[in-house]
Amino acid sequence: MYNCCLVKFKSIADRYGSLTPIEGKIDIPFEIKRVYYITKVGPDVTRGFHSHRTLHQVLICLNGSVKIKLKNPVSEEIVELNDSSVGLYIGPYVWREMYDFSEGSVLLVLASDYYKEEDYIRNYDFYLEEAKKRF
Ligand code: T46
Repeated sequence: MYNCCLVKFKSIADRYGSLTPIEGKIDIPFEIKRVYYITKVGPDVTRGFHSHRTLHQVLICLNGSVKIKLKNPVSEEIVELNDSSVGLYIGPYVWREMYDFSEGSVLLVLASDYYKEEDYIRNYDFYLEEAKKRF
């Protein structure tokens, strides 16, 4: 799908457990400027409902599972994240909604830039208006 893809990370597993390294510009296509994580989301909660204009991000579900609905003006896809060695890359102008967070789930996000509210498009009609120019 436009500006989205799954990224598989190499995990180093041995009898002591498993370690997954992620290096900016090597394992993911941007330098990491910000990290945040989402926890304690209730069972009927949906988050997101926005797109970014310039931000690149990789979402990794470190524990449990979460579904991500991805939309653009011409298509829609649902991805389930339930493996901490798999990330979902989401680039600019992709509408996202995160839901069905399992109990105890931890969603880690690696971002290409600092938090800037002006980079968000939080109204779906405004999103369609801006995004349509790209399709
Ligand atoms: C995204 C999805 C996957 C900050 O102050 N700093 C931050 O770095 C972030 C990400 C958020 N905030 C504040 C802004 C809001 O007052 O935290 C509050 C919750 O943010 P928001 O409603 O945007 O959260 P989500 O879960 O809807 O979206 C977040 C990211 O904002 C967004 O970039 O792609 O996770």
